[in-house]
Amino acid sequence: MSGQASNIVILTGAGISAESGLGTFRDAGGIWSKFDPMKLATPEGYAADPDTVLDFYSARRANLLEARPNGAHLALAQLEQAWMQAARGQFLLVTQNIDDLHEQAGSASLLHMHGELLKTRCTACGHLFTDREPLAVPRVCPSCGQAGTLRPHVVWFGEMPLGMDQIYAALEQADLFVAVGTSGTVWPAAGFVQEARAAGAWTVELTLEPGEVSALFDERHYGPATEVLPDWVQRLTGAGPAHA
Ligand code: BV8
Repeated sequence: MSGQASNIVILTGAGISAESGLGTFRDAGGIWSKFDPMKLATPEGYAADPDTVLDFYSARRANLLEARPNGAHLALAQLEQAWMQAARGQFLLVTQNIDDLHEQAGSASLLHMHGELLKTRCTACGHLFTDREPLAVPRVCPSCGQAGTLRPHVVWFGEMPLGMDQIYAALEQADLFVAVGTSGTVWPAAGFVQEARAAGAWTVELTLEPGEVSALFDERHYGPATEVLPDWVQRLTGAGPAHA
């Protein structure tokens, strides 16, 4: 089925960046096993203790500056180029990740639904800018000059994810939906497979182990993303059926 697909939507999660050295959230030893997401990834947590929240994101920002894309990120960038060159149809890569490894790998049709770690936003004037520096409460906004108003441009729990209209519009047109390296725990992203199925799309899960919505996928391949994703892309774009 997916061999004839024309409109493709891909959703990635923390698992695609695991082999680049960036932590996942819910695997053994994951980020949320060391840090409390309710204290560090909510507007309430930021309001209650901005220093601790900004230190948490500053540490992840510094870690990200050392990270490089892996073979899975590159495979998705190559798939996008092949799709565009063949004019096969629409291509949208939606990521839950706040790293910039998809950009580094060359992906262009990319939507960060949970924001971007290398961007900072001013809560006073809304100024949004690329920022590789540590975040700290005394830093002043380069636009309005106020201090204590800068936060990471990431979507916290309880906040509206970004680009939802564009995502749902793409899912309605999708013939193929592929989820890579996500546990299917966080909503509304976890519900995208249901939207794709309702649109009649073939759905594929590529991850290390079954997630919370795995039963909803037509096709599943388990293993490290740097192995299962290039293999699946080759079968989709090269010789041979895209699914066994
Ligand atoms: C919202 C940014 C209102 C910050 C993050 C029902 C409907 C709507 C909302 C909810 C709902 N039920 C509950 C909610 C509330 C909440 C939610 O989902 N809670 C969960 C925990 C129950 N959702 C929200 O608050 C969202 N906002 O709902 O607004 C609304 C309602 C409807 C419609 C619109 C709006 C906002 C959620 C965003 C929170 N921000 N991150 C930061 O990063 O610090 S969440 C965080 O989790 C990351 O973004 C992460 O990407 C994301 C999802 O996790 P995964 O990417 O899946 O990572 P995880 O560790 O869980 O899994 C890793 C996977 O990789 C595993 O499967 C593993 O097997 C695999 N893996 C590991 N190694 C490899 C690998 N795979 C391949 N290769 C490997 N080597």
